[in-house]
Amino acid sequence: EYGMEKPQGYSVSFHYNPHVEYHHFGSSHPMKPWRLTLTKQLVLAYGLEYCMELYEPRPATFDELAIFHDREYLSFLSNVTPQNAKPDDNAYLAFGFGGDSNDCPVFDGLWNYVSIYSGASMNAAYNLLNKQSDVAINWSGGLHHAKKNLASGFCYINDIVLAIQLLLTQHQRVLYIDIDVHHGDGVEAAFESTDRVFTLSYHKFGIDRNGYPFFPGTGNINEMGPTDPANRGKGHSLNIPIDDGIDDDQYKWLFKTVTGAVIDKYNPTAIVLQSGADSLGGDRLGRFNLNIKAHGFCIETVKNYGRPLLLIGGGGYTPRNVARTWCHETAVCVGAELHNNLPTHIPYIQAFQGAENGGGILYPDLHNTKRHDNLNTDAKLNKLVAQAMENLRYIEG
Ligand code: TV1
Ligand code: CA
Ligand code: ZN
Repeated sequence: EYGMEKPQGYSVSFHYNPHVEYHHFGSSHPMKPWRLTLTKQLVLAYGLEYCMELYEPRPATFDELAIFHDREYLSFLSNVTPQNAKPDDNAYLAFGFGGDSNDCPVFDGLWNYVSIYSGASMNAAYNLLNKQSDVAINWSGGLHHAKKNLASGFCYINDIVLAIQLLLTQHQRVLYIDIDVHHGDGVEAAFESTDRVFTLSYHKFGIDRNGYPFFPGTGNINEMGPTDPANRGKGHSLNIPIDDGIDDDQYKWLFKTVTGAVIDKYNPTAIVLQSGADSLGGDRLGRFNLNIKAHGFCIETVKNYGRPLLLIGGGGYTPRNVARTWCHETAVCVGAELHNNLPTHIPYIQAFQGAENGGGILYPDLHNTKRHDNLNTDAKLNKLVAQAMENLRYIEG
């Protein structure tokens, strides 16, 4: 009926539960949920809330998380506290907590934190399924390393896997794209035995001077999922290993060429895009040299294919630039252009001011913060793309 139709053009929904902000991994830990406060402040300062539907999703329940995760793992996760944790306990280490790196610490409110970010990704997926929006955004999600019974790399619950499982109830083929600087290993592993999800990750790959591989150490170009031809998932993963210091033009070309080929060949009916902001120049953990608009180019490229799109966060360890990037990408989704001078009346404006914090503008040149020489030659990238195209021949049928 005419009156029931939604307005023309793209509709965007923003799924955010502010209680996620009040959790802390520990003072020296690089993952700072507080970056989401900064992101929200920028989004509101530019008035982007008037260009989309806002949702405040409830936390996911134990049973909802059990769609993917093992119940024994969830029982442990829901009961462990800093007070009752026994770091020498077998279960504690076996489930990925603590350890030498302390990547996944047990902190106050851990269960609340994981239920909140997961609830938001699931709520966003339902919104796409109900056709309430064309693009659904959850900047608090994107925790791509978590396995069904293992916490890994700052990730405890894999909200991406849960959201994709919901999309699979109506979509025959879902494409997962991951531009976080780390390999999206948890999502790839979860769907390795199905041809109904194709996973594509761009990431830093290689061994450092100190002899350690860049985390998590997987995702070389020849890793395409299972090798057994009887396995339906064979050939349904594509990994793009990249070296330190890649620049805007190289990354944009690589992303457009490879992603375009995957979408043309796989023809997904829904897309999930993990937009980890640790691929920016000047990130505390990352190695790439991207500017905000080059990162946003990836979101715009995917959005322009016009398929239902779930856009989620991920890594990002220089909070002021994470906020700038996700604010810019929210604007890209609603089709707004933002002025470069940041509104000055916003809370936490000091976080963006001063030469070392980006000089009070939205789009500082992050090449200025360059810490890694560009080891990617155009010849190497051409060879990488050729190999990627060769890998894709498997799904041409
Ligand atoms: C506590 C306190 C933990 C300070 C962890 C950096 C810390 C890191 C810390 C850190 C750190 C990693 C490894 C080594 C595996 C270990 C959200 C052999 C200054 C999606 C996860 C990276 C990235 C994990 C997550 C990595 C994401 N790097 N300070 N830990 N062991 N872990 O290398 O993809 O962005 O660094
Ligand atoms: Ca990645
Ligand atoms: Zn990352």
